[in-house]
Amino acid sequence: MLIIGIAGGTGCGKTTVVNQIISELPVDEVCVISQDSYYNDTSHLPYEERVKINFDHPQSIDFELLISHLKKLKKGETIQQPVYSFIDHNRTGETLPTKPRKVVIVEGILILTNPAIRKMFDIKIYVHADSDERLIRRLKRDIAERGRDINEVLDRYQTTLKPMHQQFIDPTKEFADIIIPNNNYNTVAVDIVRTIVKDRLN
Ligand code: UZR
Ligand code: MG
Repeated sequence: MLIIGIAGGTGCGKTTVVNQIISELPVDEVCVISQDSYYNDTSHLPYEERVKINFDHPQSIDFELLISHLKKLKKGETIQQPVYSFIDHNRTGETLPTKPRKVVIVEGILILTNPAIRKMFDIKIYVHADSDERLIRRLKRDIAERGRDINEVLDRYQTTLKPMHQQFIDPTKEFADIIIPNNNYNTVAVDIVRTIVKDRLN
């Protein structure tokens, strides 16, 4: 089993890179695990408290569960991935059965901040895009897909996303084996990663 970790700030294009990497792999050989599924269970908190959580801080992630799931996959066991709701800011209570595959991709802004999970990755990738580029993408996405307005997104960016990025996310570039420059669609870098994956699979 090959476990690949893909990190990078919000709006850097992680999802796009993941989709490009897996696009030519047979569906039964790969699975993707998103850090979003592993936000802490906040069922004990009322909604008003949950919205105030700093979702860009490493402490908001249930790394213990994520690591135990990766270990299970490695042993060939199927895991129950929690399903997360961005509307309720909590786990829905449903789970997604996820089978072990030859290639397991774990993606998320904070996944390289945790030393124990870093050790489990065979390949560590950091996707880089300039902060103005990321802000533009985040702004468009939150307005189009998450029903936020422009001021809300900009305030959150200034007060939380930017400082958390500088303190926790950007420094994890240091742990990456590969840094993908992603201000524009980077097909060459993705081809290189694909080649490495194919090579390791044979
Ligand atoms: P990506 N996030 C939410 O907006 N709501 C939640 O309930 C949980 C997470 C956001 C989080 C982070 N920040 O910046 C982003 N906020 O998801 C990470 N606010 O996802 O890498 O796809 O941008
Ligand atoms: Mg994403």
